[in-house]
Amino acid sequence: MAMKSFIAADMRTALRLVREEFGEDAVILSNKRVPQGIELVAATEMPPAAPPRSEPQQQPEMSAPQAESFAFDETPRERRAAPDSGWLQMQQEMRAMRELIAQQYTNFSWQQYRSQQPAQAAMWRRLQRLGLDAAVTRDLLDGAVQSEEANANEAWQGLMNKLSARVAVCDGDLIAQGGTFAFIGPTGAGKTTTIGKLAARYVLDNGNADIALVTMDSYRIGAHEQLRTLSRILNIPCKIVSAQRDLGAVLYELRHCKLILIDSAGLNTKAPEFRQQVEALDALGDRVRCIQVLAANCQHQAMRAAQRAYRTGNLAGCILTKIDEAGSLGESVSALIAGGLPLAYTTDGQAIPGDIAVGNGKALVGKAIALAKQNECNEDEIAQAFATQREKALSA
Ligand SMILES: Nc1nc2c(ncn2[C@@H]2O[C@H](COP(=O)(O)OP(=O)(O)O)[C@@H](O)[C@H]2O)c(=O)[nH]1
Ligand SMILES: [Mg+2]
Repeated sequence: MAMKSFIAADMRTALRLVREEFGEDAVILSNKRVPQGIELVAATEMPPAAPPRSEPQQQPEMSAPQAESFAFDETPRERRAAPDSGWLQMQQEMRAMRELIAQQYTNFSWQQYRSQQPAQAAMWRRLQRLGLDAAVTRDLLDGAVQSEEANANEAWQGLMNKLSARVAVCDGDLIAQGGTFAFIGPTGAGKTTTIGKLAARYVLDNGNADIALVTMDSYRIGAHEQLRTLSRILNIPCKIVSAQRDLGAVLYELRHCKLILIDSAGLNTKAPEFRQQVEALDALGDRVRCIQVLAANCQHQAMRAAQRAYRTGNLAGCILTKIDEAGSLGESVSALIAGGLPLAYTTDGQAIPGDIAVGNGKALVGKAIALAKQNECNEDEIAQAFATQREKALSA
C-alpha cells in the first residue's frame, strides 16, 4: 500500500491531486488545515490481506505447483472474493462518500449563499457572467448590497461604477505630451500595430518633424519591415538598435525628437535575449517609459504570465489590444485590476490610425457588460468559483 501526503490551497484541488496521482481508488486517511491550505493523507492499493476468517483457508499443495498454476479455481465466486469483499465494499462506499462530500461542499456553500443572501447571490452570478474572476467579484460584493430589498438595478449600477473605478487609467492621452516610450509584450500582442496607430495620429495632429520610431527587434529576420514601411509612409525616421549601436546611442541621435516610440521583440521569456532587452531598457532609467501591451483575446493565464514577465523598472502603463476579438472582457478587467498598471489605451481593430482609444474604465466595463449578455451562465462553474473563493477567504 502506497501512502502520501498532498498539500493544496483548497480541498477540491487536494482531492484532484490525489485522484491524478493515485487514481479513483485512492482512500483518504486524514485531512487537516495547514498554513498552505489543506493536507490530505491518501493511500492507494489494497492493504495487506484481511485477517484469516474462522473458516480455514485451503493451502496450496507444495508438491504440485504446476497443477496449481494451471488449475481452475473452483471455489465459488462469493467465497473467493470473501477475504476482501468487506474491504472492497467499504472502499467503494468511501469513494462514493468522498465524491458526494466534494460535490456537496461546492454546491452547499453556493446554495446556502443563494438562500441566505439572494440579492448578493444574484449579483455574484451577474458579475461572473462578465468573466470577472472570483477574487474581484468577492471584493466588489464585500459590503455592497446592504439591504436585501435594495433595488437590484441600482445595486448593479453601483457595482459597475465601483468596478469601473477599480480600473486604473492614465491621466489623459499618455503620449500626447511627448516623451520616449517603449512598447513591451508578447509576440502578436499588437505592439507594432499600436505604435503605427499612435505614430500616425501624432503625425496627423502635429506633423512629422519631431517624431521617430526605434526598433530593438534585431533578433528576427525581417522584423523591422513592418516598422520601416510605416516610417516610409509617415515619412519619419526609423532607427535600429544593434550590437554596434545600443539604445542609449540611438536615443542620443534622436535627441531633437519630441516623441520617440520604441518597438521591442516579443521573445521567449526564458531566453537570454529577453533579459538583455529588459536590462537595456532598465539601464536608461527614467529616460524611457515602458508600456505593457496585452491582448484581450488571449487566455486568462497567458495574460497574467505576460503581466509578470514583461516588467521593467519604469513602467508607465499598459495597453489592452484586440478587445474586438475578445469573447468576454471580465478576465481582462480582472487582470488589469490585479496588475495595477494604469490603462493608457485600448485598441479594437487593425485599422491605422482609427482603432484606438484612450483608456477609460467605464467604457471598458460597458463593453464587458455588452459581451456578457451573449455569455451563457454555467451554474456549476459559478458554484465552484464561489466555493473556492469562500475557502480562500476562510483560510486567509
Ligand atoms: N482585431 C485586431 N487585431 C489587431 C489589433 N491590434 C493588432 N492586431 C493584429 O494582430 C496581429 C499582430 O499584431 P502586431 O502589431 O504585429 O503584434 P506584435 O508582435 O506585438 O508587434 C496583426 O495581424 C495585427 O493587425 C486589434 O486591436 N484588433
Ligand atoms: Mg511587432
